[in-house]
Amino acid sequence: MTTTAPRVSAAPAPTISPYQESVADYWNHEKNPVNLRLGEVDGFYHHHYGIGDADWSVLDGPEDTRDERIIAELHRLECAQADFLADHLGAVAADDRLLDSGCGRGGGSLVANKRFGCHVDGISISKTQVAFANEQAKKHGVDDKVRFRLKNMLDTGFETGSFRGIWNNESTMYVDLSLLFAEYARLLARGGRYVTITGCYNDTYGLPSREVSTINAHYICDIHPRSAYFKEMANNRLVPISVVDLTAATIPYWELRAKSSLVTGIEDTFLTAYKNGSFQYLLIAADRI
Ligand code: GPP
Ligand code: MG
Repeated sequence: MTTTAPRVSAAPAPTISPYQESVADYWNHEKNPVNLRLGEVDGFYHHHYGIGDADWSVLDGPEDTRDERIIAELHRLECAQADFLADHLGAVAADDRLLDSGCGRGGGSLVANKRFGCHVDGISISKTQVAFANEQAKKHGVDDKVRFRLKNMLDTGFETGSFRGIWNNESTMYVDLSLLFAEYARLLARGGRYVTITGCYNDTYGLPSREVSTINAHYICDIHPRSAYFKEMANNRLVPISVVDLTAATIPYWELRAKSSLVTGIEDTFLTAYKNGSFQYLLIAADRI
């Protein structure tokens, strides 16, 4: 008697891909002081970089408190970035619902809730990050409105049209943009706002530079070209309303970070990539039509 192998199509699709499993594994084990010690400053734990002019005087003064001063300054620049993103979410009411897609340890969700008093759902494929973020929401006393869940941003399972706004803060480089924006076109209410801050490679440079490839290898990500954002937004009912090149504004953050004791080893690569024109740091905000 012969047996036939089950049809491939009969196998249930995995909730997350093997690639996403490897990314989740990175974040489940990540404990970089540059993220944890900055978060400890005020309980807002971010997983993105900073913008704005740095106060270089933090490098001067007593040696024994130098680290503390640099940490506070790097955190201030990261908080300025989170605020800048929130500035582009538009008018959000207290009963509106926002989605923090790729929420990390939850800092951005807390920023949005503090500003608007709104509901925020944060999602991540890292169970460690989700647990950490829910703990933070409790500590901040906002767990009635801010909730974190283990979910794939490409297939969230949330109800159609249920969000007033969605953002990705440096997390789009982990997913295929055509799949991502199709899901957002479904999730956003008509007139809803999408915002991303992202690192993208510069189409005018050509293909990814050595530095962009090094950044990809460092974080296990796949940095998209700038053009892909606009192409996939246009394909998915997302019409850009603001595009801000933050490349020059993020360089001081990296220069200060490179001088700190918290270096992870990727600092000079970012600086070279930004300075040689192969890589750009952008905010893009779009309306769902
Ligand atoms: C920062 O997270 C963002 C990413 C890892 C995604 C890659 C971003 C690009 C702009 C290419 P983090 O705050 O956890 O990183 P780090 O540990 O280096 O501070
Ligand atoms: Mg960081």
